[in-house]
Amino acid sequence: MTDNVKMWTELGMDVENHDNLCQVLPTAVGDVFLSQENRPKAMDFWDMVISDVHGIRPAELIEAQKNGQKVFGTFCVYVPDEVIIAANGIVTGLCGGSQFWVPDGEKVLPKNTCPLVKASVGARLGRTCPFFRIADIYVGETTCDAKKKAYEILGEDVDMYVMNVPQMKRDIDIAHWKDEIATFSKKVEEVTGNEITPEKLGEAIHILNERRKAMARVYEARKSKVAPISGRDALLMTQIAFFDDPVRCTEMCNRLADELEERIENNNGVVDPKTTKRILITGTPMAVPNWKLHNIIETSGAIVVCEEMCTGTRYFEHLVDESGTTLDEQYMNIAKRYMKNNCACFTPNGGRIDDIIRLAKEYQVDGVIDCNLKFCCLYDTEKLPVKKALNEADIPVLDLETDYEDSDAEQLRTRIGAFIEMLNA
Ligand code: BJ8
Repeated sequence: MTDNVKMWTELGMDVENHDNLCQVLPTAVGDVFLSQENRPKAMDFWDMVISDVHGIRPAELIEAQKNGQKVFGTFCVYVPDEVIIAANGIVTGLCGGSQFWVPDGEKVLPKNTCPLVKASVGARLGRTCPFFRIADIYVGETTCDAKKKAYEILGEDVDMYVMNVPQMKRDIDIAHWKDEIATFSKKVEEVTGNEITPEKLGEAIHILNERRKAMARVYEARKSKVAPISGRDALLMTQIAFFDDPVRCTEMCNRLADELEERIENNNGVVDPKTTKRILITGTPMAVPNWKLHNIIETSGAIVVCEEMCTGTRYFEHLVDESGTTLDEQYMNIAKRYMKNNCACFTPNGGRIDDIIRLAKEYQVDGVIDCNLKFCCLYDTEKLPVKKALNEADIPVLDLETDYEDSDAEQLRTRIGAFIEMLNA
């Protein structure tokens, strides 16, 4: 028995079914990532992580649990990691990005639920993802209806805590969110057995700000017309950040950014900037191993240079003010930073439109692809104002809807190909 199989068995996983996922993943990694030419050398770290995604990090988490640390599984970028880290807890993302998990989710959820939610529930109930087995507690949030109802189902199977995220951003909502973070910190103290002090919280805020800055450096390099990294590789870096140790993640992102900056100086890009159109993607998040859209775009003559989504700019933009010296001030500073995120669950959500226009200019894009996961009515509904604003700014836009299945890949390829041809004309 290999070490991984032993670990998965001890975690109570359905190892036989999990094997089916293990068989397809290496081919996908080979096709999407390893087949690219002239990749940054620093991607070797992420290649290693993704090639054993259910082995390396899960083993680290189990080791940490043996040393008394608790693992918190999260589903959304509104959950303030700072509080968990301040109590010596560990955060791991739990969003499901594969069709493999969807059928198990459909056993308990309506079919017309978004695939991200179905896959997340399926990964737990089907016992086919080690991260879902390892987490001591799940932390959900009241963002969209699908997630809220899914958390009720998950709560029957696992310890579940749900944060009440406001749906508006008035001063009273931010004050409420601050109180919600303070209440959450009590739960985190109870789970970990560790007290959160201003010093510990200050350190955690700093650690996560450093990660944000390192990721922002990589994205900054993507603004260059040299295009030193593909969208696929940048997406992989961001996806893995949700699982990785934050200090190591910072180190690796900075290492990658160093190389990208050098590449820009040497005019060493991954595509020919004269013939390759630059695309910004906006919409619903892309959880591991959802690389479908990036792969189609980048094998159709364009490059993705920015993602206005939670697996993109929303994950690292805006720092938490580090000047707070009391827990009260720090919770307020954290609340303010997280409320700068512009998820479609908020009303009104004009900030997202402003972000898209701003990013389209900063990243010098030729066009925008606005893509939502099927049955996500929040992002689907925002397509209209997004399109209107982009039309007014004279930025071409293509709107798409997809899920985790491969069945629409050819249709997407045709529509994306026609869009790129139109940009070229
Ligand atoms: S902050 S985008 S991570 S909620 S795609 S589950 S919204 S039905 S993922 Fe999200 Fe937080 Fe918002 Fe970001 Fe619902 Fe839509 Fe599905 Fe979504």
